[in-house]
Amino acid sequence: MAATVINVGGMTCNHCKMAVEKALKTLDGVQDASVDLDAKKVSIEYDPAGVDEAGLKKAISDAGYDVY
Ligand SMILES: [Cu+2]
Repeated sequence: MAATVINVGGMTCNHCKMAVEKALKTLDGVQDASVDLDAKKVSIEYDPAGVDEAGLKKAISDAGYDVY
């Protein structure tokens, strides 16, 4: 299992937090995703055999948020 933290822009409220977490958790290989709204970051635990960091970032941007 791998863990990463990705900076996400455009999240302003609890709805955004849920949307980003849901987008990530529906990916194969993602074990957990947890947004820190104040820090504008999402912590992700994932299986590198199922998804890579590029895939995680794509899911976030596909959900309508900016990835840094
Ligand atoms: Cu929002």
